[in-house]
Amino acid sequence: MRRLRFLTGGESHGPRLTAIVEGLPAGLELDRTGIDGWLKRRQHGFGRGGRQRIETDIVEVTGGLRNGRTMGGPLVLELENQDWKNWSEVMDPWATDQEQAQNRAVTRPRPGHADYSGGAATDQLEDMRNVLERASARETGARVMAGAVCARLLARYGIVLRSAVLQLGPHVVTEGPPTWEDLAAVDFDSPLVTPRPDREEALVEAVRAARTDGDTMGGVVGGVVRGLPPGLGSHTHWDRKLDGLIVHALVSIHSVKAAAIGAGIEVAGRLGSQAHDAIHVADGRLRRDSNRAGGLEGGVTNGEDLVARAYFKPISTLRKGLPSVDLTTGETGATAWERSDVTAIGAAPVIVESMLALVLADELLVKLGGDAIVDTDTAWEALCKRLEPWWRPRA
Ligand code: EPS
Repeated sequence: MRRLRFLTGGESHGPRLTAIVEGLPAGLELDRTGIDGWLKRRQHGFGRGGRQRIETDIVEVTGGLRNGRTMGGPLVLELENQDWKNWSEVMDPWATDQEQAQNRAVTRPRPGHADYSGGAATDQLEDMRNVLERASARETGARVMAGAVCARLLARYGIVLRSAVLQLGPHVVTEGPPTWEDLAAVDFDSPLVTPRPDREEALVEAVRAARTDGDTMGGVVGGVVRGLPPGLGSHTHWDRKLDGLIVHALVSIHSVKAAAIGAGIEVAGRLGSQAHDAIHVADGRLRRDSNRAGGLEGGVTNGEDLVARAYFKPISTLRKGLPSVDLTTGETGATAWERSDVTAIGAAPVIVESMLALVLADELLVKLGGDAIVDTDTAWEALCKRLEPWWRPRA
């Protein structure tokens, strides 16, 4: 990220999570209920574990905001972990008691989690608790607070996002890359947040069956962004190509092992004549009949809807355990389980939207600049004028 800087801090069972967003123009109006609405979406989804009954995520702003407008300094967003009161001794930042430190030690790494790899990285293999505390997907709460703020900036210029679960485990709800229209019917309160709430009963049953078996499930989430002007990103440098930045942001989400832009997966097996999006003119504007490119050509937005998919592996904490080794004794045995989500896929759409919003808000500000939002607005007007007649913002 070049114009916005974004950092999260905090542990899953520590006192709180923090997100710091730096680089927003001063004077941007924010809306607390909007951020809390995104946080609520992240706590949702059939198949979540006991933790979500403990937590009620609500944003607290401790810097960078006054009278509902950004002040120009770092925006500091915080979130309390209600579970902290159950962990305050184990997670005490200052206690030196050895016995207390050994309490809740994690000695058998879970296959698929960061336990072993992170422990090897930080020399914490005799107790991997510190690794899992930070690697926990609870961190996505901080991302969502920041993402909601970035979505607010994008919305100021008519750029809007939609997302949904397209697949749960092997159960496909929407084939291929989604369109904006596909995602219109998503009900954020439906159990699994798919574009077909009427078909979710079978999915709920699949989650119940996995729960009974002590197993877990992943899935596929799609996101679509409408209203982006052509020309965000860069065709000139590998590390500025927007497709790369988006895939990076999506794969950085916990459990995501692959990400695709548009019909990127499908077109690999097609002839060129079936892979691209013919250009024509209608009402004086450039139009396409298809959007296989997913709104990006050469690493730059082309004015069409930006379409991305993120592929989530099943959660790596299984009630029935997975084979592993106790690193303190060398004994083989199944991984431990206290509680876990069977699937967190219902929470994933808003996390995907957050990562898209973060990357796109950064790119938009790289393009427009502005220490004050009025200057960003002026640059936006100038950009829209320059892009005429081939592209115009949506009314
Ligand atoms: C997570 C393990 C579980 C999840 C957590 C992510 O937490 P716990 O061990 O406290 O039951 O509930 O996700 C959240 C707390 C959240 O708010 O999303 C993990 O290991 O990644």
